[in-house]
Amino acid sequence: MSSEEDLSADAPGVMSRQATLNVGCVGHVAHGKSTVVRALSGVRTVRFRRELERNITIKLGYANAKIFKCDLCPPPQCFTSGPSSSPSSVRCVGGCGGEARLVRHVSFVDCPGHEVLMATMLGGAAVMDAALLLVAADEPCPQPQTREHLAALEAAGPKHLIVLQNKVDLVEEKRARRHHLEIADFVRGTAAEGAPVLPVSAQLALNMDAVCDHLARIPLPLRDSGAAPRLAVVRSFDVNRPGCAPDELRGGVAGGSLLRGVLRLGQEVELRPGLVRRDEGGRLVCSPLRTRVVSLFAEQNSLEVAVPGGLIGVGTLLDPTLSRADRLAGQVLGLGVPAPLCQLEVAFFLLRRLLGVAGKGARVKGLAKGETLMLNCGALATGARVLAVKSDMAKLQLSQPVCAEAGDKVALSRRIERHWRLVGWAQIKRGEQADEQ
Ligand SMILES: Nc1nc2c(ncn2[C@@H]2O[C@H](COP(=O)(O)OP(=O)(O)OP(=O)(O)O)[C@@H](O)[C@H]2O)c(=O)[nH]1
Ligand SMILES: [Mg+2]
Ligand SMILES: [Zn+2]
Repeated sequence: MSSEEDLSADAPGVMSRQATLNVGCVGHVAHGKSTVVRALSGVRTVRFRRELERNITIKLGYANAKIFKCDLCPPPQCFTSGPSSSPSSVRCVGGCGGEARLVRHVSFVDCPGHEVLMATMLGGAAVMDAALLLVAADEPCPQPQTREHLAALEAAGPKHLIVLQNKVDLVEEKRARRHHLEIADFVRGTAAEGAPVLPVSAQLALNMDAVCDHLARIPLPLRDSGAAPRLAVVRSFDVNRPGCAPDELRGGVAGGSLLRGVLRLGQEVELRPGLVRRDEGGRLVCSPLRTRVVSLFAEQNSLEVAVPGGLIGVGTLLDPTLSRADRLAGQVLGLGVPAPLCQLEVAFFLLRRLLGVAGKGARVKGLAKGETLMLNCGALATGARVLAVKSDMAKLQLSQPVCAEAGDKVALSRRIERHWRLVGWAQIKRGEQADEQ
């Protein structure tokens, strides 16, 4: 690209190659999150053997989709979607015989709905700009993770929400209407109040054009692309086949979403906290890693420049054993990454009752000195021991350092009956830096 390149998120040259909006799929187990992603993107996100056997999502799933609009047909028929590999214009399905052009390129973050996988969902929430909240019409609304996922989105910061009333093919119209009212009751007073509620059947791909219409209308978040790049790493890989020749060995790959700035091929970057160890005294010591961007990928497309939004893969010169099996998840890649913190002072807010359990959840008890919570900050999940509490302020000792700044929001979960349950959220007021070497 030239020096006068247009790197805005809706520039055709950018949008044709990479997604610029991250859309989460959240909601209760088996309400149809993976099915709707498949209907919109053509990608089956359920891929691991254990997932296929049990027919549930276990890890976060990722898929990109392009959304197209025809200028001749009326909405919503003028909208259609296809996989990320689609060209920049496709045949209109609205019946005009004309063409539909690319208007949006989104990355879906397909979350697991099972209650024991709440921590996974919280990690995904960090990179979502918007979310589809799936609510199955053949069950009363809300189910426990319908509530808990919505609260987790609220904890992770503002998201643009669209509610999908799914599986309408399974219920009579009368029941669907009553269920629609249940949804309206449920969202009142939440972040989803006022969000569109679209009846769909993901399985039969019914009303997907209306979903595309709403996805295309989500305002692209304002991101500072002139700022130093900052990428939240949500997964990482070793892309080498076992036994490959040493001279063919490729460096570690970090997958995630640019929160701000642009990343370019050849650029030098840092990864923080980097390597983390404990010294003899038990203190956390971090060694930031420095490397170079040697490849940039948005699904199959190789990029020279990546802009914020959408999930990208960043090839580096790091030792691939460092990036194997998501080992870099929770790290931040970029320039001028905030220093790793090992102790946080936070202002916290606790839910009144547990949301993620059936019925009227038990009251959430106050934070107790000495207890260990799970803290999700960005894509990082870490243990956090409560050192002190005073009214709504707490001091937390982290078991993993987090690169964050004052003002950042974190989610707090507590282990209840062997599962992590969301109990509240907090804002970082101050942090103590971990040692760096
Ligand atoms: N009849 C009908 N079945 C559906 C619909 N959407 C999904 N299903 C079925 O519901 C089951 C669960 O669908 P998934 O898409 O895997 O649900 P999920 O929300 O991703 O589940 P988890 O990720 O495990 O929480 C599957 O058997 C789907 O075929 C729908 O619109 N109508
Ligand atoms: Mg799923
Ligand atoms: Zn048309």
